[in-house]
Amino acid sequence: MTARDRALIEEAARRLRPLLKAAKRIALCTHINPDGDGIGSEICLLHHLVALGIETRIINTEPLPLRYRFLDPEGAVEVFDANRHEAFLKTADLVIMLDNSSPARLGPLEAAVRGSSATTVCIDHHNLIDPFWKVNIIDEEACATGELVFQIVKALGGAVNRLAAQAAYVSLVTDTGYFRFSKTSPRCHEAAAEMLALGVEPPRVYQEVYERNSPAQVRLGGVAMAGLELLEEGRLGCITLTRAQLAACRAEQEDTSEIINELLSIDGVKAAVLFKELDGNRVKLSFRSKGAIDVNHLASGFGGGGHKNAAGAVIEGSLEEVTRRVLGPFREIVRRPA
Ligand SMILES: [Mn+2]
Repeated sequence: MTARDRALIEEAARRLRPLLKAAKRIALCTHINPDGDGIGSEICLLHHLVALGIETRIINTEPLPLRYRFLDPEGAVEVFDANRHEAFLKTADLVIMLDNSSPARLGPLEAAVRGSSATTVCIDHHNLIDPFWKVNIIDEEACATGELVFQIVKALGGAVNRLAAQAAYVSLVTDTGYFRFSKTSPRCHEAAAEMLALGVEPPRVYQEVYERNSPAQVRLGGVAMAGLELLEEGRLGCITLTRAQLAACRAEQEDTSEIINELLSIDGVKAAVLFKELDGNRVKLSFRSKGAIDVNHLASGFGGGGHKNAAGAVIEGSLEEVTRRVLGPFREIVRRPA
């Protein structure tokens, strides 16, 4: 870590220390549709807070996806239920939000968190700061929120055990696409090296996280690729998935993020978009890009967001209409020389 990174972590620890010292009950949460980074961050931090003797609950909006269940052998992650969790959230001393700063992305948890008297803390690596959180610990240069959590726990003097390191490692590998996206940095690899020294086994993690595709998911990948279109002289890859195709593959609930990532493996492709038809006349847009092409900006224009090279949005309209609306501006930015 550079002096700048070190200072940021120390400052985070300095702000958190008195809050943790005074806290008896803490709720941890992440965004809706929790991903490897949100979940890994929660579990890494949970181990530390439990070791401090603090009653800590992870309250998410959805159950853990199958691929992340190995991180939680004792079933600590709870799914939000107003009857079971409102009282805890209301009276918790701290609510710590991980990997997201937007209260709206708390989904069904939002009202309960807004109604809490807890001190609210946000730890994140997206470049947004929401005034809702009393304490904001944001480092855009971190490759994953889990990287921040791992460093903060160490700066707090916590002993990171194998399970906590494994959870943070999952944050790293899922948010960097196994150390290949642009935020993969020396400090990210340094953190990974430390995690391995703490007992994390990369082959085990890879199998758990990436070799749990369902047949439906792999079949859907085939259907998607068969319909691939290349625009802008092969610079822009474009895939559309209709509800009928999803149903035919029995893949309505399947994650499609790997399908779009694969488009970037085509020689010459600089950017990609996946249009996925949802129910209720809505379409999910997923954007990917390489280098200077900023899809975050594009996604923001459609009410979504993400990172410079990976972003998304959900918008209303028919597949045809949405495709037209989105491809115009997308082709424009792909055409413009970087
Ligand atoms: Mn993240």
